[in-house]
Amino acid sequence: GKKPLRVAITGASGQIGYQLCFRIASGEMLGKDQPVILQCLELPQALNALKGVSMELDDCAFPLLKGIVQTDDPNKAFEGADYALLVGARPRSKGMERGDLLKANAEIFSVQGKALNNHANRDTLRVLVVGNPANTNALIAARNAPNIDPKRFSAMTRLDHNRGLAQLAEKLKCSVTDIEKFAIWGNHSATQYPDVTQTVVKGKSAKTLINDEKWIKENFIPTVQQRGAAIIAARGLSSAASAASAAIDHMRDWTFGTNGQWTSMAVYSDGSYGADKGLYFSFPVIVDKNGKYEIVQNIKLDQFSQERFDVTRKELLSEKDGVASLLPN
Ligand code: NAX
Repeated sequence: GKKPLRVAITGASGQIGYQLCFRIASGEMLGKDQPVILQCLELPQALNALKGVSMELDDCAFPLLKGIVQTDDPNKAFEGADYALLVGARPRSKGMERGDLLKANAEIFSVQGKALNNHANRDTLRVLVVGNPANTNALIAARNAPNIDPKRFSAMTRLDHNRGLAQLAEKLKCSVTDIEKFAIWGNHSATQYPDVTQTVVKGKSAKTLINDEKWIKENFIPTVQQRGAAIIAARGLSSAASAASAAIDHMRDWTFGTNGQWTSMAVYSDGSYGADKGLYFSFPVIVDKNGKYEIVQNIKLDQFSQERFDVTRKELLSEKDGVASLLPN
């Protein structure tokens, strides 16, 4: 059989981690023929909860699960890692300023970036940052891993992408699989730009089919941008199963390809579309069957799209400024 792949998960006993571990161990991310070793990182105070997660994983008797590492040491968690899902992050507490939140997370992600640099499998590694502020945390981790190609780091906007697909499918009474060329641009935050200007449904322009600019601008875009808050209002807890599902989609597609279809990933910007080089910026991407992604080129941004693009780009630049003192060189 195949050699097991090592999958590191941080915040493994949290809401999202509790979903992820089981889905990865059952083969939903890397395939039903791919053995895995889960390497779980938690804070010291959550190691007991992690023990419980590990016991439950045992109790599933997953044929593909070849080992579980439980640790509070990033160096151990990332040892030989082929995949790293960085989910654990410092949540905003009452009265905490945005700048303090950025800095607390910058601290966590610089430590983890260094640990990845020194211990992960640099030739195969794929990193997905889920913990917020995800794009800027990805920037910090990557900049602290000078020996790893920055293209091996990414941040998650797939949940936003999937939320957009669901809203469009509902509006157009079609299946999510009928929708092509939809994308999220920019930051995983309320400034993200869910873009339907290129979107095609069964060969027809989605904009033409919707035929309602007002719905796109005043309903669709804000619904996708504010969906996280709407879930909290309804559930009393933030999105967890849907976030884990999006993380699985992101890593699976980054591994096996998107069959020529667009998806959204926040990746290392090469300057495409004027997104400042080095930012982790969500673009429409296509992944080939060897797991190599390309940012989709030559999309014409109309004036409205360009305005939205600039808003989210400026937010990412200001987040970067907020942690500048913590970025090496
Ligand atoms: P939880 O608070 O349930 O779980 C987080 C877990 O991470 C906890 O068990 C905690 O002990 C652990 N942790 C914290 N700091 C750590 C560190 N330095 N090393 C290892 N473990 C650490 O949060 P959950 O609901 O699972 O959300 C996790 C993160 O995902 C949050 O930052 C959240 O904002 C972010 N999200 C990002 C999304 C995205 O689309 N990019 C969507 C969902 C989610 O809101």
